[in-house]
Amino acid sequence: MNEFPPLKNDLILRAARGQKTERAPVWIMRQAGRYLPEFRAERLKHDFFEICRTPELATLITLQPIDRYDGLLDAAIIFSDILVIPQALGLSVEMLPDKGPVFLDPLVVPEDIDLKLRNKVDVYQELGYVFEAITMTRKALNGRVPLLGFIGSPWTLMAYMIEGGSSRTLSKAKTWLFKYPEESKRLLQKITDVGVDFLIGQVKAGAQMVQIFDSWGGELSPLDFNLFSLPFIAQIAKRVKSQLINDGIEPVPMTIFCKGSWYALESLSNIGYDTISLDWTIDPIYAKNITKGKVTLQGNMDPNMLYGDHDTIRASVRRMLEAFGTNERYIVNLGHGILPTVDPENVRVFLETIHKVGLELNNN
Ligand code: 1CP
Repeated sequence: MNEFPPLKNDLILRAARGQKTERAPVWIMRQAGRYLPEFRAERLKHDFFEICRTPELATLITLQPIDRYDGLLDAAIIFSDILVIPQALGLSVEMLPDKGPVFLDPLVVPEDIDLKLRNKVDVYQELGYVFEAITMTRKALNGRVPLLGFIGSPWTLMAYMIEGGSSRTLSKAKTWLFKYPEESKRLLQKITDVGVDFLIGQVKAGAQMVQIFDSWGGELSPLDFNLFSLPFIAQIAKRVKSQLINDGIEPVPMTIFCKGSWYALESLSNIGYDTISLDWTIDPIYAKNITKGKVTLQGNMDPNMLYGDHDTIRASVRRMLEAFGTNERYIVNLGHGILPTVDPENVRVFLETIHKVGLELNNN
């Protein structure tokens, strides 16, 4: 194992483990990205996946929001993308400006599972660059805040691998679920196996907490979510934790974010995750009642709220902190990724208010 500098701020890890915190920790989904001019400047010079594959560049960009909002963010998230798993499985993906991800040769029929995907994936060979970036970033952070790793959920990745990119209806991916349910499960299992190895490698490389993004979970009916997403998400938490323990490594806290899957909150609180990330359509009190303190809650301001004026942002943060509580089982975040055209100064107001109101509410 690597030797890393001692951690100076462990708020987020304590919150995830259910320990008391002096104030609620905060980070922002997609905090290293297009709303930052310093990120856009790097993107003019480099292709998206070139950045992901170059540890020095991934480290530089992961640190950009940490440096800009010095002392205001309580975690860094490694700069990468959920689509590196489909790449490791053998599919070619490009990131086109204004279009997002495009798969050159997506999966069309179930036979493609064997024709287009690698049978076995050695994550150290295919994704070793992510592990290197994590180790390098962890050292560069010098213990300022914990470093988060992540993967996409099996269902969300399956959706991209069949749709070939972003899609509004997910009709092609859903056709698989309804026409070829067994083959779909085979594909989901294949992605799960790579995801488990990849997360374990991330933790061994230095990730101190990890998040699974099921960005398209809410596109499924509750029944289909229970068939095609939940079992694989559950498997990931169980296998990652037990394998780390077997390897003599303390498991790190794990967060699950199923956007739109409000109906699954109770199930998600019972499958081994430490933290559930909520989108903005879920009422904090409802979420607390249904999860009964078994997990830490993360979220959930509407990302568009950052287009509001400063006082509106402050009022929204105060409401959110009052509802979730600030010193137990709560991590502040947005309900989804920050939007590319948000003013970075509004982000500063958001973060400063979280610190100020968090301490204030805790002292009352
Ligand atoms: O700070 C960070 O969070 C940086 C790391 C990061 C993460 C965690 C990036 C960089 N992407 C992701 C996760 C990710 N990627 C998700 C899950 C979170 C979510 O739902 O928002 C998803 C769905 C993707 C896929 C993806 N990558 C899209 C979405 C397309 C769609 O279908 O709507 C897009 C546009 C990307 C590109 C991307 N990934 C990350 C950045 C900074 C960008 C912009 C690319 C660019 O510069 O052109």
